[in-house]
Amino acid sequence: MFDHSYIPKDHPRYESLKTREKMTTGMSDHVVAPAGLIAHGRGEAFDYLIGEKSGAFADEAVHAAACAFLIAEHPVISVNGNIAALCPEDLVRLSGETGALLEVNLFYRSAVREKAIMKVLKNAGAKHVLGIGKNASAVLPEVGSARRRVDPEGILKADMVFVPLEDGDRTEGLVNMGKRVITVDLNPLSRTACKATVTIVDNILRAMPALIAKIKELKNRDKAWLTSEFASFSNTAVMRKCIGHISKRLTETGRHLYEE
Ligand code: PTJ
Repeated sequence: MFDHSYIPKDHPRYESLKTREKMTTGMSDHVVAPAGLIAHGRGEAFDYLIGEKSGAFADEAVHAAACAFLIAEHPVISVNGNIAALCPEDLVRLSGETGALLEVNLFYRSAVREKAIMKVLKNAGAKHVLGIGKNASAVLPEVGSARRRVDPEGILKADMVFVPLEDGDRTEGLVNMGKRVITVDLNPLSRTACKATVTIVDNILRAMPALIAKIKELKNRDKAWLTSEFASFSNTAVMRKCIGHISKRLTETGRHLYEE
């Protein structure tokens, strides 16, 4: 749709511009919803605030998330348009490392988008994708949006759901249903970030490789150890550290940039 060859490699924000290209191409291919571009922009703004680097608060959450994946009986990875456009290979890798099932679950659901996202996942190596068409036959009464439509083999019976780049209401609904919810969200003030069991405040492009590496590292630990590590995690404490980091950074960077 657009010619992106004009993005010069030495542009200071080359990586960021290439990522935007994935999003705009994803929108042309019906993978990303138009509102997904706006959500991405919000993520970019918060990435500036955290310094475009993974903080210690993200490392702690990644550790707990890896434990949660490894102790779950029926983990499910919920896939929306944004994450499918940004890192389909990592989603398939994460599923392969943990046995978690991949389920397409959309806020702006349409048959065209479901199929487009399934195609992206299959091209990245996924063997089986839940939540497509008639397979999304179950309903979560706790959720108001189209995200309430889920696969009986997936999110409905999951004990742990990974919901990166999520929009809020569903996290609360899933937690109220007694499920563990792991999210990745650059906005620590979002409802998802506040309500999730584990919130990784980081860019999904950094968080996914870190999570996969941590799962590989912890894979051979016994269940008792993983359970006790998970139990010692406090999302509230980690989120406080994250907000503290942003406040400090804003004060210090602001002083440095605009010194009198
Ligand atoms: O594909 P659909 O139909 O399911 O729709 C997906 C969107 C993303 C449009 C929908 O879920 C939505 O509107 O989400 P929100 O409410 O904008 O929330 C998305 C959150 O993801 C925001 O808090 C952003 O800060 C965050 N975010 C965006 N990009 C990234 C991110 N977090 C981590 N890494 C990113 N790259």
